[in-house]
Amino acid sequence: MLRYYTAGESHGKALVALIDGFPAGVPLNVERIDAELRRRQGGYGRGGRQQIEADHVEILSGVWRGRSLGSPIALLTPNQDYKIERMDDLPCPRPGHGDLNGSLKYLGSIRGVLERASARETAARVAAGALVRSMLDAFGIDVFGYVVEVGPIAVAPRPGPIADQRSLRDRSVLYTLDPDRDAEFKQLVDETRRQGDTLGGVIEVRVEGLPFGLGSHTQWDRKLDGRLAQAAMSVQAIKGVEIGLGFEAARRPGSQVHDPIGFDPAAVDSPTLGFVRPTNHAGGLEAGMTNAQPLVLRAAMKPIATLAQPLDSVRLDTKQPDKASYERSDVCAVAAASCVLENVVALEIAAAMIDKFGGDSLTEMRARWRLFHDLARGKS
Ligand code: EPS
Repeated sequence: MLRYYTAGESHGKALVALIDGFPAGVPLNVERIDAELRRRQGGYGRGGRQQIEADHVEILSGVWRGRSLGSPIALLTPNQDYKIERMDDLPCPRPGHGDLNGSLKYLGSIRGVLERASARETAARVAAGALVRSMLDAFGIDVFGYVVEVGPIAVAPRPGPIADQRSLRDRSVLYTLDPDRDAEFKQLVDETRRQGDTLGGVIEVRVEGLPFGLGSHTQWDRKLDGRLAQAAMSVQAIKGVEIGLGFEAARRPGSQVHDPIGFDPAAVDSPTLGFVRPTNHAGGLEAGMTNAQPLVLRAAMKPIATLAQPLDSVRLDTKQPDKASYERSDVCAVAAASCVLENVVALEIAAAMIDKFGGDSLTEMRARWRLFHDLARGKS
């Protein structure tokens, strides 16, 4: 069973990720993890913090001579902006952040909540996700996240191979699939910044190369759609998640929702086993299990809660009305969130792969992968 946890405050010494249950024999390299950390720091509309940090991971355990050992892996990402001991508390809780409910819940300070509620924590999750993707590579599974909406502007997702789309995304300042529209997005972010406001957006994550049968229909907590929704909703500022047609499926009759099933003998050796679906409204999941079609998940991110033109709030000491406290923040972090979503989805897919194909070693997993496909094709 793959499990992971993170620790660390936004302005504490470091962020830590602990990954347990990862198979032995997976080739790993720090550069790949660092590249994802760099991508998480990017995107137009970020705040001053990203000029201070140059996130870099150190692997503390669980790896020997470039390969995983099967033992717990600890990843350390130091904070350059380590200053928590010198920082003051905030007097007025920010609407939309955890300041009010968190400080009351823990009978403590706003600082004590915001330091851990901050999206800085996602650096540790991205490091963990980037690590497990080396295992997914060995099975030809590719996870790809990009921005489809920022505030009122939308970029239609386009069909096509992930490799081509990745190069488009990596050219776009907001990680959309249409870098030619960057100027439009930059103008929107700049105007929002001038107004002291913030912007949210919608992110899409697609996973290709999946086999049949990750997740299970047999118990609520083994359903992969449920696990993905929990992983995505737990990312800071995410307020909605849908899979495939999502909410649109509720508005259509069944005949325009469900994906017919066909068979193409030429595709029998692929992970689809030859079963073809002319549409993918299910987004790759039926009854909580993968159906060998691309998995498509969308997440809605609310605008960042820290506003340069703050909303009304109340001082926690006097209970008198005041404006919410302001601390340096981002105007738009949807691009960064697309990187985070991509990596938390990768973690859930890796966990489901380990559940299905065993987690001691990559060699055993690959043998079981081949055996499963032979059995499902009726060859063994
Ligand atoms: C973030 C780091 C934080 C914030 C932001 C995301 O750094 P600082 O507070 O030092 O500016 O910029 O966090 C929030 C949006 C938040 O609400 O706390 C990061 O590395 O992603």
